[in-house]
Amino acid sequence: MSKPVLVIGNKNYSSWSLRPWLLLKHLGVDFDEVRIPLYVEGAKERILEYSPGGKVPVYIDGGVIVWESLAIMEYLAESHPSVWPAGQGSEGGGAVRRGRDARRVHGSQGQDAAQLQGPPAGGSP
Ligand SMILES: N[C@@H](CCC(=O)N[C@@H](CS)C(=O)NCC(=O)O)C(=O)O
Repeated sequence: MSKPVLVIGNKNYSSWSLRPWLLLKHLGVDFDEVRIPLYVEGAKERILEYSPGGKVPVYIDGGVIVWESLAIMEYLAESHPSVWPAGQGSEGGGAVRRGRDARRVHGSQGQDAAQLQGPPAGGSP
């Protein structure tokens, strides 16, 4: 099985990219890193090859593509519950609930049978 991939921008300019990068390192996840230099010709086109939102970071885990740094962190928290502070499990952390709004699951046919996940049950602002 192939490793998940985190696509990021320049490490010195894109603190958004560093959020999930740091968390992945902290969790010891074995992932590949694709770095796209920002603010140069062709950068946007390269980002769009990976990211439906046209921004980095984006995390690709098998058929799942997650963009938005907080959404990526919430996605990681689903398989690593220690991400949340003790006593503030994912069900209790109402402020950070973007993960299901910024995720695409590719169909097994390889076509873009993409399905945007709806907001979490109970809703959040
Ligand atoms: N809210 C987004 C912000 C992402 C963002 O603005 N990324 C910038 C780099 S820091 C980007 O991709 N810029 C390239 C562009 O817009 O073409 C997140 O948290 O991931």
